Amino acid sequence: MKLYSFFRSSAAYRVRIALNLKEIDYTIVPIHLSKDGGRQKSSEYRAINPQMRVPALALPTGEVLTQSLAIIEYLEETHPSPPLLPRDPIARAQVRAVADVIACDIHPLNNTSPINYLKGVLGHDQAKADAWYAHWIMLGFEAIEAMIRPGPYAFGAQISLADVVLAPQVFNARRFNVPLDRFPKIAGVDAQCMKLAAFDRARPENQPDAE
Ligand SMILES: N[C@@H](CCC(=O)N[C@@H](CS)C(=O)NCC(=O)O)C(=O)O
Repeated sequence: MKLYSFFRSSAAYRVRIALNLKEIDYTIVPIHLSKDGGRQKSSEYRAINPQMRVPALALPTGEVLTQSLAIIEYLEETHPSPPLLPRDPIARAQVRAVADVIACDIHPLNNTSPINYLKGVLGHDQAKADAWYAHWIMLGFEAIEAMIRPGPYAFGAQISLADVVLAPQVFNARRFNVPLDRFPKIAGVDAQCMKLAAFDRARPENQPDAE
């Protein structure tokens, strides 16, 4: 498999963790999100992912999958071990809910294009963009802090999709100096995840395109 990725992309980071946990071989194809005006906008990459975002996963069959959660669900269905979703339907919904708080409610507001729009088209300075960024992380993390039940991972002793999505968002929060002291459960889960080789290998600084 080929993973179109950018070292700092938290959506690509999610897929890297899932691939590593499931011990699937893959090659990273780096797509730089700012060089040359953003190489995700090149015609070559647009032919791979019409949405012009990373990640995209090219399968040996030639099919290309996009959207990190859709990719991870595909991996879960084709490589069920180790499972990233609990068997119990209620527990599954709770795990997916944490993933959705991040993937649907935090990350889209803090992604490259919306932040560039805030600064470029709407004319806000970096301080306002940083405040916007921190605001949506804090609101989302307040909810997640109440939703998770660490033991030591977000939902007990088994790694789940919630951890796979949470750890990259914690990386983003730290990168933008968002204080995490109000979120001891989140910080604890992240610390536990980072002890695992699958998470460590997926870290931005351990990527071939790291800067
Ligand atoms: N919902 C998408 C988000 C993908 C996404 O927004 N990726 C970012 C990097 S984290 C990106 O490629 N941004 C480029 C841009 O906005 O131009 C997913 O989960 O895959």
